[in-house]
Amino acid sequence: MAHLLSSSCAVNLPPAIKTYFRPRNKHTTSCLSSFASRTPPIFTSCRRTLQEPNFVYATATPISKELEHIPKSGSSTNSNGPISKPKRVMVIGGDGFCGWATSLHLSNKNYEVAVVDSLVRRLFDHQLGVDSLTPISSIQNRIRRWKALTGKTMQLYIGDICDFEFLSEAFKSFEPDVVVHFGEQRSAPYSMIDRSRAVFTQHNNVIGTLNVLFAIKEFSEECHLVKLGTMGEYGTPNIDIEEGYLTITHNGRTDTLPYPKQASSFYHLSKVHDSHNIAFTCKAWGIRATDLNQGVVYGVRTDETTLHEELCNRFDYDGVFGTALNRFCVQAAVGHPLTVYGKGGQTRGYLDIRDTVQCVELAIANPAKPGEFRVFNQFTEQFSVNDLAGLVTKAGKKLGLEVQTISVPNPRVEAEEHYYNAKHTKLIELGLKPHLLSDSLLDSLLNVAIQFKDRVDHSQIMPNISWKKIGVKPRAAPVQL
Ligand code: NAD
Ligand code: USQ
Repeated sequence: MAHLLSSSCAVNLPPAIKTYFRPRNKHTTSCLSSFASRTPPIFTSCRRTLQEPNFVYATATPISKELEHIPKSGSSTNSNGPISKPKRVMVIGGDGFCGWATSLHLSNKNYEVAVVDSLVRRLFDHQLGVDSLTPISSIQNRIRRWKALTGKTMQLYIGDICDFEFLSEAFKSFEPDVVVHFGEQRSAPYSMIDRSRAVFTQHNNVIGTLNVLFAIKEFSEECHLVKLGTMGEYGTPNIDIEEGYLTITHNGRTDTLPYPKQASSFYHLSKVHDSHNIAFTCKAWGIRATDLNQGVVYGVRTDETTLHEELCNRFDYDGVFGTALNRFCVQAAVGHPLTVYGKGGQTRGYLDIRDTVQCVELAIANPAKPGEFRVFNQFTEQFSVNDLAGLVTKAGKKLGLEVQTISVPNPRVEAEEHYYNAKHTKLIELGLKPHLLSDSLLDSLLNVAIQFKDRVDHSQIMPNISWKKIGVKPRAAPVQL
């Protein structure tokens, strides 16, 4: 796809960040040029030209000079003597919605955190002309602000995990005990725009994860992989969904097998491929892994992100990256009818972003055994799209909003009325205390939407990516100027 793109989001280098550059030759490409050859075309006016050779390949050292001497293992003491070594957690995708909240939470809990991110998600936003409802700071400023507020440091590696050389450097430099892997293209609609985005999504996600597996094998065999999967891997079967495995008796013989997968977008399919690759390497190489099959995440605030505006998390509401409940809250706030696709009986597992961070912490604190491929279904409640529209309408009324709902012709191919009963007990058994969807949470989400309603681009609300109309040619349609 090298012909497709000649753009980059130039990474501005604050003086305090040490970076290293790699000369370009035919074998080595920079993080951004690797995206330039992999990301699909831009159709917006923000096209920029790559400036060679002075773009950032990766930041391989701590964010500021005074942090350069952070010891590899915790050597601090308290009045009772030396404290135990904090775990070193590499958060891949740590600049994203789930990853940023998780990085802060783990840092707050005294884990040593390294954020690894290519910033490609910020590039998608530029390409599609979409933006977070909430203003978000650069990752460098986020990390600096966190240090200023708490004294806690995070290391930052900017690069593409599909570039194995970059990933190897990050592994060798940080020596993680745990890798939490959020770093994927995570939008189903994005993966259904056109051929090049479908290919990008599967390449980015499957090869990125494969590289992480090889890096663990090569540099950090004991490392526990905590990988974000998705409930959408299972689809909507007409039987109960188990946590990863199903015991089947067939022709008189019984076995426990991976639960059947019926994903319904090229994105969701990339997660299925990831799960198979991880399961295989656990068996073949003895890797220890936890696949967190997460449901749809809602909310934006966590204890840490609310400490300062520069720590604020992203809040997607557009038709490509926005997810159901968050979208409905923004729609209610700006007087747009709630966009229920089709009949609205589509039922999924949902969870609060505060529970995402809690679940990841629980998975880290209770690691898988060597060779074990563990699967947890990570959600707290099930709702249909109609249920969500009803809840937002009720909560909106209390705030004096007049909320309407429309049925939009479903742009996706999915069951609109179906059985859905998914097990989700394993994280509860480990100690998860769910934040269930309450009136007060809806109230607070609606208030965030109202606070930033002037930032809403109304032209980005309606869905315009059709599962059936996906074509070979790059599509300009998703960009609305
Ligand atoms: P996001 O788009 O906000 O964040 C993903 C981050 O990963 C971005 O910062 C992006 O720049 C980075 N990234 C992508 N490809 C990369 C690469 N090759 N190298 C380095 N960094 C890369 O997404 P999110 O909502 O935070 O989702 C995080 C993970 O959780 C994804 O794997 C997603 O599939 C999973 N998940 C999300 C939800 C949800 O509702 N948001 C639900 C279930 C599962
Ligand atoms: N939907 C509407 N109206 C909208 C938006 C969505 O009716 O305005 C419907 C969709 O058709 C779908 C359901 O709501 O049936 C959920 O859609 P979504 O956009 O909220 O979430 P989805 O595309 O499934 O993807 C999100 C994340 C993805 C994650 C997944 C978890 O973007 O990264 O993997 O949730 S799960 O759904 O369990 O697979």
